[in-house]
Amino acid sequence: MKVVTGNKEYFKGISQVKYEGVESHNPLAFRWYDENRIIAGKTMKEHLRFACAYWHSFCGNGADPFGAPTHQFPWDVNSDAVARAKDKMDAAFEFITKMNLPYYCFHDVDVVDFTNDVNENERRLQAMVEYAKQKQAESGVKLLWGTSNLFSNSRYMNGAATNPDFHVLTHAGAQVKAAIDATIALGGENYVFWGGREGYMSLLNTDMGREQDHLARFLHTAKDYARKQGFKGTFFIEPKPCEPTKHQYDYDAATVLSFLRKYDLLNDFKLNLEVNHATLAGHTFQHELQVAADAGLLGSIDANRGDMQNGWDTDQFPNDITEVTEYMLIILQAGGFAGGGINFDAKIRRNSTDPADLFYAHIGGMDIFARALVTADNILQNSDYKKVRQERYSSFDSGKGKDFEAGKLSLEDLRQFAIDNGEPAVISGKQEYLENLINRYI
Ligand code: XUL
Ligand code: CO
Repeated sequence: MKVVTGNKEYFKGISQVKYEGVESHNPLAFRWYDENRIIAGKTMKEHLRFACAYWHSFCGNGADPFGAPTHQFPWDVNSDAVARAKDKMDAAFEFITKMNLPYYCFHDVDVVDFTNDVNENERRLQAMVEYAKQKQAESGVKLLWGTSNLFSNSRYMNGAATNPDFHVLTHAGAQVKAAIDATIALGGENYVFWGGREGYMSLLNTDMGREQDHLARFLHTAKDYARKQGFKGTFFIEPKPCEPTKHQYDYDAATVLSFLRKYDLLNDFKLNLEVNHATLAGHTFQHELQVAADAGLLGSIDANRGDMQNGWDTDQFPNDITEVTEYMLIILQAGGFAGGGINFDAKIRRNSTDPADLFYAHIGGMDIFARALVTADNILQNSDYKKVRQERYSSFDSGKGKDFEAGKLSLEDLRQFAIDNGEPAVISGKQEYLENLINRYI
């Protein structure tokens, strides 16, 4: 990939990050991510489909509820909104191409600041779409997904598509229309809905059933519009249980699956799962991946991690090889992502203030997934992992067990089998054996 800079170089002194192998001690090199290396018949680049999240990397300034911004962005100074947005896009594409990231993702308001004037917002976004088209053409970087921020503006304090006020919902509609237009114009491969404020703070003032009907109607309306405009990609719902609302309707993968089924959205929508959202829902990320994979809905992931001691969305970069290997085992067995990829929805810490920190963060994240991909493939090809799992269920592979699976046995038949065969043998679940097996291959 060619490094693409604007008039100014923002990450001076850092050249394109290259693969150097596990012996390398260069902190600005990949030790595992070798984009053309073939694993299970596909290149690493094709398996992993890494994307940079515009919002964290180029908008998140390190501010937290207790303190002012700590990240000073040299691209964020021009007084004209569109000129400032172009500077930011120059910085973004410089970073993305120096990191060799094949994709990026954005919300409408990440790309350019919005006002409260629908027409002006559309004008700004369209100007930026033209600019992004040039940047994409120059670099070969592609848009994994676009989305619309329907949670930051104060008008959305009671929700967007689930707002009790229809007037607010129409503003969400206007915003989604413009973001879908932008995504299509840029060849975006998918479109995401994360319902940040689609939920409630108190049931006392909330008609939950009616709000969920509205959310489904809104999604149908957006999907119909996009299809009419020729959008061929997939829509993703990104589950999260809470934060900023007390309760978010897209709670977790299983909840969204039943919502999509109830409202007849399964043909067009899949899931974009996020690690820290899974842990907030009281699940492992592996659990969420497996729920989605079993339903054929594993669309894409937002890679990050939470903090063991904190109960909120800390969005740190992934760094745990055991966990990520377990993710890749599920992803590989599911046949990869349905249209999506791995978006780093993660941010460097408030006190990570060197320009190089953004590079270290992404290098670490890409390397951990690449290493996990190699390890998981090795486990699947060369260990007895699959065999041990299959053998646990072997009593269903023949005889009465097989008949049961085929729906051929009655409750009386089950009773008779129990009497005929007496007490079952004690069979180990071999959990520690499998845990050690994963570590043996890392
Ligand atoms: C928030 C979150 C969002 C979505 C896109 O927790 O994950 O950034 O990924 O709106
Ligand atoms: Co996310």
